[in-house]
Amino acid sequence: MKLFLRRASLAACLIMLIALSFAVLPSPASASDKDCADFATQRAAQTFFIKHGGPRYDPDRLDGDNDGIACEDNRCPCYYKKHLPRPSVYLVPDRGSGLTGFSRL
Ligand SMILES: [Ca+2]
Repeated sequence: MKLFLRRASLAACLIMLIALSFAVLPSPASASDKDCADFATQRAAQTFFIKHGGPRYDPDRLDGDNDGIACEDNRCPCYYKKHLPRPSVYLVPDRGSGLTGFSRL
């Protein structure tokens, strides 16, 4: 009987410790939650939004009206597309090296 009580007491302490850790420590989701005020511009918010699954997935609720555009009230520069811009490479004639060809800007 004593052994049973000791184990029950230990289990109760463990449960309380686990419950306390959830109550005291912030969850990872809430610690990384972003709001529109966290972004200096709408473009920054839209870029973050797209990189984190928007417009299909919006865990930070940056697109309250579900139109695919995050934080419309933030100041511009703005970016209203629903995909990230393609990285652009501009090729210009290479005149400085004496070699024929193109170089990147
Ligand atoms: Ca929106």
